[in-house]
Amino acid sequence: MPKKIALITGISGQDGAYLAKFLLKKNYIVIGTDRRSARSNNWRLIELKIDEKVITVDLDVTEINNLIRIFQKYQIDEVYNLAAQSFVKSSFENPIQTSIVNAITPLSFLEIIRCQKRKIKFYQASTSEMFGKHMVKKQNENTNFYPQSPYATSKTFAHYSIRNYREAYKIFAVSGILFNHESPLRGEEFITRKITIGLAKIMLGKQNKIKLGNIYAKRDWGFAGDYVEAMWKMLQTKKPKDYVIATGQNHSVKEFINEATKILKLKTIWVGKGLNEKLINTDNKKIIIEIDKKYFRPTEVDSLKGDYSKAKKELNWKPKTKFKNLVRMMVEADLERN
Ligand code: NAP
Ligand code: F7E
Repeated sequence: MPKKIALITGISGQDGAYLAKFLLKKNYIVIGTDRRSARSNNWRLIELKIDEKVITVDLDVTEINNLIRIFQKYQIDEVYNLAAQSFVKSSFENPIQTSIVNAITPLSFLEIIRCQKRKIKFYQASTSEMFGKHMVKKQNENTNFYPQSPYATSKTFAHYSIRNYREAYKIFAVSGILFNHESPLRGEEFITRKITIGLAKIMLGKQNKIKLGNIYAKRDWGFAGDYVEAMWKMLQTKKPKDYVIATGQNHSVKEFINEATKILKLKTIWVGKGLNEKLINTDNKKIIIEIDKKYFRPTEVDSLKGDYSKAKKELNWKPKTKFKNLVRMMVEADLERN
């Protein structure tokens, strides 16, 4: 049997790196798109020791001609479209660029795949952010979308495009509606990593404090390494369908901080309210965390909690990593790195 060929867009990102490692283990040839110009090296692929095992193609995914050329050059079996402007806060400042990458690029892929003779399977990275201001305790595949940011609206456009092309042209295209997933490879701008890297640096005397926004937001946080397996499973089914991938538990940002300080054995106390709320180190009376208006969003998603029962039943997938282990993994990795 010839090896299957997978194309991963956004291979330099958190999920791209874990998915590449997973697919290499499954004996795939892995091709990844990477716009090298933005960075000096591919630190995540290096950290996972797979930088020399994947083929990288240097391109911006918004250049449709470059995408067409990849399909001319390689006999691709599966596309995992992970490239995105993925930071919700930035999407308020750059809504148009966010939409070009997150909404138009998936549509370009669908158009290219529609014109290929070869059957190509397509995975789209949808997101729990599409549920936004929902009205239910747990969100599943049937929950209405109510996006709260340009990031979420762009992803919702892509999500509906996938469904439309699946129904109109019988393309094997699926959307994984993934809830927040984190890891030691998470970008430093996201809250979990901002906390773990910040606390590690404070412990080592390299940073004074961390400034945060809404610490009462709740998220369903899983481990990225578990979630990439679900992406692959979605492309191995008989019928293309969309799936929610989550842990079914959620925690506030404040709870994440409390768990991280516990692991670090930092003695702390919360004082004050609202913008004056602070976390104090009770040993040296120094402020570890304070609130800064700058990190609040024009519209917030207050709480997300996913119901992954369809994935459990049909994909035989469930999360393996518990919240406490996830926080520990991230804290320990950041202590070691710094
Ligand atoms: P990430 O770490 O931010 O990675 C995003 C990737 O997209 C990076 O490799 C980035 O390249 C690339 N990219 C952005 N714009 C590009 C462009 N114009 N051309 C080429 N590449 C471009 O995100 P992630 O956490 O791995 O998430 C992967 C996907 O899942 C994203 O689509 C995200 O929206 C979605 N998602 C993530 C989560 C989560 O909790 N992590 C949950 C649901 C859905 P650079 O390194 O050059 O910037
Ligand atoms: O924020 C609050 C913030 O930026 C989580 C992306 O992967 O998951 C991610 O989107 C929460 C929000 O992730 C700060 O307001 C408070 O309520 O880590 P985040 P996100 O916005 O949930 C979804 C599923 C995706 O699809 C996205 O691509 O934390 N928060 N203070 C803060 N967040 C940040 N980043 N920084 C703060 O200082």
